[in-house]
Amino acid sequence: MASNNLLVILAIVAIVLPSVTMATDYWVGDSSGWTNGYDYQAWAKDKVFYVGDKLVFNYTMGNHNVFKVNATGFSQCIIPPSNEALTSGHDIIPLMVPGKKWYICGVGQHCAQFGQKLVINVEGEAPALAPMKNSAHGILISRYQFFMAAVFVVAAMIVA
Ligand SMILES: *[C@@H]1O[C@H](CO)[C@@H](O)[C@H](O)[C@H]1NC(C)=O
Ligand SMILES: *[C@@H]1O[C@H](CO)[C@@H](O)[C@H](O)[C@H]1NC(C)=O
Ligand SMILES: [Cu+2]
Repeated sequence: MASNNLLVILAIVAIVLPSVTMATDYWVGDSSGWTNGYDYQAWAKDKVFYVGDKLVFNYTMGNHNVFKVNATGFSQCIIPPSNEALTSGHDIIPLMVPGKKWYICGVGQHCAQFGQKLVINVEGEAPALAPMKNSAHGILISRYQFFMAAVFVVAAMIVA
């Protein structure tokens, strides 16, 4: 009986969790934050962004800001009107829509001269079906498979 209940719980977890916990908060630039002279394309290169994930732009308020721009604004560092800027120093951008997203800093020449710009591609497919690069083993598995494998290992340890 106890293990039947566990299976029911696991089934519920398996259905509900993918849409809830798989979202990732990405700190742009990791511990370097949002700043000058950092290679944000290198930072983004090995990451796969999904709808539901969030970008966190962390910087000292006043030193930088964040503008969402289009491809032209990105490549030519065209700064939009200042009322479109995010300026909190801890700007959290939920990735709601699939496709390419472009972000630049609008302070001084940070975009044009110091490379403070980020372009990412947001994948729309559900995390349950999306591949995750397992760099440790160089194989492709889904995030969801990976998570469920972990759940079942823990469950097996509890039952045993
Ligand atoms: C966020 O940015 C501030 C200002 O640069 C820095 O002091 C702080 O350590 C950053 N936080 C993290 C978690 O990187
Ligand atoms: C890109 O944004 C600029 C404003 O920064 C605007 O003038 C231009 O029309 C936009 N281009 C496209 C293709 O949407
Ligand atoms: Cu800046």
